[in-house]
Amino acid sequence: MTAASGVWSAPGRVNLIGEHTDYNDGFVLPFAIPMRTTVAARPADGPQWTVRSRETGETIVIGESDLAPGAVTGWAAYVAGIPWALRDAGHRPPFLDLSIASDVPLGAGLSSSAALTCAVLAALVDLGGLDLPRDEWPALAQRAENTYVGAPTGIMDQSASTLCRPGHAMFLDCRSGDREHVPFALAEHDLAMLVVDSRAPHSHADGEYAARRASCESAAATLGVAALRDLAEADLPAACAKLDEVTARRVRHVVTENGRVLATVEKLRGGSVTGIGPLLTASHASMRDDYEITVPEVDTAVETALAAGAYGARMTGGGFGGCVLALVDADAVERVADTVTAAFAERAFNQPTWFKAVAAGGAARDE
Ligand code: GAF
Repeated sequence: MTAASGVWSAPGRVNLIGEHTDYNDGFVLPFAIPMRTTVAARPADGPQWTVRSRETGETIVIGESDLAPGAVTGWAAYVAGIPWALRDAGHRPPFLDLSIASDVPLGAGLSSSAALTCAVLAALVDLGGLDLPRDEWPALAQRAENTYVGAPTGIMDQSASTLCRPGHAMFLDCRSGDREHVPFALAEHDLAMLVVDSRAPHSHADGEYAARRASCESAAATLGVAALRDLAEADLPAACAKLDEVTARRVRHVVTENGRVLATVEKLRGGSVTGIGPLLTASHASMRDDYEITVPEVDTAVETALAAGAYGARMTGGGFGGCVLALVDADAVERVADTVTAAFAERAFNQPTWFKAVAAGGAARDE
């Protein structure tokens, strides 16, 4: 590939709180991380998109006949889904040669998929001079994932990857699209966000995610609401009485998690950062006991981080493995990480990796 016409990138994200609430029209509070997927792009010679991946070493050619859901599979589907969704929305995306590299860990619950779709989208919109306001990027990237790839995600990850701002978490109402960039500069408070990648093998994660989503939709239908977002905590006893025991717990997670997002935003607005700790930990308990999406590795990471002095800790992302975040004193990051690593060794789990997460910015043109 000769010199690129430009380089675009989009980040992964850590979700501070608000898990499995997005597809229930609820609230989320993610922040973008500095790890990004980068796309170097230049106009193609013919009517196709030639995509080279640094990570897999593969080159895939996507032709116009591939712009049909399911025509391309694997990682390249996340690329092909973007020109498909753009055309479907009436745009004329340019044919490009794309060279892709990423330092967002795969399968770690840090939204590597949205980083890929959103970086490709940024390149196509910019180089094609397409009239697509940034506010509309999340829904278009979500449609690529939902309909082209067939992954039934909500809108959180694509929103975080395109709209987050450095030094802020993004409080997003997934029904209205309203958002507030909430200051989240932990270093100013002598705090840090430790993120531990449990490296637990993800088994059946896709099927379990789809099952949770289906269960929420069927509960909403039974209860006569448009989405579980429409239930308040006070409604829970009457609502749960109409549901089987497992579905009642799924509903309780979603409803209480929405409340915890609102409470977390209130604490942050009031400058009480350590005050969010118990909310993070309660979110984890709800994911473990009610939504049943945690695994022993992430439960161990949370328990160990709390015992080592974290103010709060929880799994982040879709679940069944992936990462745990722990809010800790700035000078305690390594000590807490080492304690978690030792606990994993004792239990013969995979050795975890970790990093300190700071809130970064969304998709951008880099060069
Ligand atoms: C995954 C999905 F892609 C998001 O839409 C969200 O549902 C999340 O899991 C759980 O909160 O990242």
